[in-house]
Amino acid sequence: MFLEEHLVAVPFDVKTLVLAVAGQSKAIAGGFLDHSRLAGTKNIYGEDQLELDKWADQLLIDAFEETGIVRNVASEEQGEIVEIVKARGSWGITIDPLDGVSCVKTNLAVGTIVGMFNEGDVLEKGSMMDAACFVLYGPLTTLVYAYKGKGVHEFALDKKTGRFVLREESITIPQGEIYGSGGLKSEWTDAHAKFISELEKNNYKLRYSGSLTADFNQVLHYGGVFCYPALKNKPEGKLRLLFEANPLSFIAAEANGAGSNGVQSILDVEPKKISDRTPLYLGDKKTIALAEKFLKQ
Ligand code: AFP
Repeated sequence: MFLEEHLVAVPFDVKTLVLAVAGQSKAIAGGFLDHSRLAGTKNIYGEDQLELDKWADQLLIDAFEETGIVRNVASEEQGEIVEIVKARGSWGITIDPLDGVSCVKTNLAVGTIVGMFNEGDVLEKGSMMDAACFVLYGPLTTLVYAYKGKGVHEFALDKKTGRFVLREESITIPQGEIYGSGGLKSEWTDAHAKFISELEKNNYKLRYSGSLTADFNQVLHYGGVFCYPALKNKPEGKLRLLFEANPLSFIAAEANGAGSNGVQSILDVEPKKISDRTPLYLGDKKTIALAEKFLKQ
């Protein structure tokens, strides 16, 4: 089954938005060779931008504008929310156009992450999100989408035809024994270090690539946990609430898993500004409950 056929089960707007991402993801997947130089600019977090980051960002913003139903877009690469004045719809979109850019140099999988809110306010809690999707540019280009209450589904791009074909329908995160944790070990809090020791005692195996989309996709299929914790020198952690934590926690929750900041569901966190960061634990329900048990102490 093709992506556009599968999307008949969701509202037409959601179909339009997911297809906009799918369309641009083909261009992004084909642009790695040409656009991998440094752009010579920094994003709002002071990180070097690749040409690819900025190019992918513009492709996606233009595509959302083109749909006519998007009122505003918050992007990890833009300092401010982009307002689309002539929009006839009310959608608010968050985008991380290219997550894991430092992995482009080493040719590891990287991704695009998108969150979708129907009432047009990207500064809402994640629990107000209506749909989310991510694209993973690996050996295959895959697209995973979730619409509230309608499951999580994965498609793979068939490069011969340029169409996304169903790879796995109604994904549920199994209970698994894989873990990955970001952050310098010497900066981990005692609670986080104890949680990781507990996982190791229970034969969880370390697997961490440094690219959130790839690491999350592994957890989505195999269970376990991906974490980027609060650090002693950075209590808010590294990852971005709006662009990374919220959409992936929405997808995890729709796949019967969970996303937490260690003490509460990510989806219940009220954002204060678009650049908010958060500690993040994403994975199967049992492992996330264990994380919270250690982190709440
Ligand atoms: P880059 O986009 O700078 O490569 O950062 C990627 C990322 O935001 C996320 O995709 C990873 O999970 C995390 O940072 C990796 O951070 P560390 O390099 O500190 O492990």
